[in-house]
Amino acid sequence: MKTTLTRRAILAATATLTLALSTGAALAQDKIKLRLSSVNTETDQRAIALVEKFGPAIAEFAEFEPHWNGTLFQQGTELEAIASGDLEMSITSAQELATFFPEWSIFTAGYVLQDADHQVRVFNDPLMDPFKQKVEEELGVKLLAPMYLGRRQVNLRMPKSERTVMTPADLAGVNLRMPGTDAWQFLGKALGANPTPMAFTEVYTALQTGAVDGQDNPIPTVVDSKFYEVTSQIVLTSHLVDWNFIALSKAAFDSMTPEQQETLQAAAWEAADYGRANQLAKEEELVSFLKEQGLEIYEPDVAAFREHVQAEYLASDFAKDWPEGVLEQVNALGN
Ligand code: KDO
Repeated sequence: MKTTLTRRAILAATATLTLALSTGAALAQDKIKLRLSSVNTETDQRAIALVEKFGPAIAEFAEFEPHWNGTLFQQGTELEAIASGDLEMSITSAQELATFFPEWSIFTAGYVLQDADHQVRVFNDPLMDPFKQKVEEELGVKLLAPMYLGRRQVNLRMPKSERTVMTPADLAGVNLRMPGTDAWQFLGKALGANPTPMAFTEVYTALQTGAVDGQDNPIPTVVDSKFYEVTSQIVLTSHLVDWNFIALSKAAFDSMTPEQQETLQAAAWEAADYGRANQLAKEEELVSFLKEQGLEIYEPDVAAFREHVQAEYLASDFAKDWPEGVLEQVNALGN
């Protein structure tokens, strides 16, 4: 569902007005409050990085107030909440941005971004300027820094003996939970599965009851959200090097002094870099933990998955929204 431009403009204008009023009051007291809403757990490396690095670094002039596990806003509603002035921050994704701006779907395609460093090089490349500018101007959201969520793997309830997955054909008929946006549903289909849209906070129960056959997330998430308690295998497809962004209300950013903006921007990068390093370490060290919990973890025919997924995207309507030459520029920034 694409949000119309007029609605976006109204949302952004409302945010500016709301924040001007609240900031006026806030300045009268002292600190601007930065509420962040996200559906991940507080043990997630992105949460730890923001609490340990971002919050303290801006504490002189801003109060960082994180809300985890979707307790403030449901998954996928955060950007609109920021645009309407009801929230200041979120950890957003290309998939969420693509619901407002279709060109972002290029970064939701499987097997495009290659690894964490590739994500950083792309985020810092001038090719991203038009993408970021449109989000700022039309949604009133500023993307501060890239967060590394990790390599998404296929995580199934049924044991490997019942369903061994080597190629996309082996996922035929598997009811795979994917997040709710069109881009995520397409990725589930491109993997060969039958995607079911579902909010992140409902996934554990759906796996436990058998409402779905599996889900896809990076290995650290399988541990943080305890999906390993209700699944039996992880197929190392690495089908998406998942890219998140620390998102901030542009109105909140604009209400700060240049020095405060500089401090906040540096704090966002410090948190993003810290979280990325820790998440990369977790992706390695948690494999043995999951095997100790009894999960079977194995490599499929990744080349077969990559070829099938890329062919699906290139033949899809999504590819029509990709600005000319951007995919080549992104690939050129790879290894
Ligand atoms: C998910 O819902 O599977 C997902 O991994 C999608 C991501 O874009 C991101 O929203 C993530 O959930 C949350 O941050 C929870 O880890």
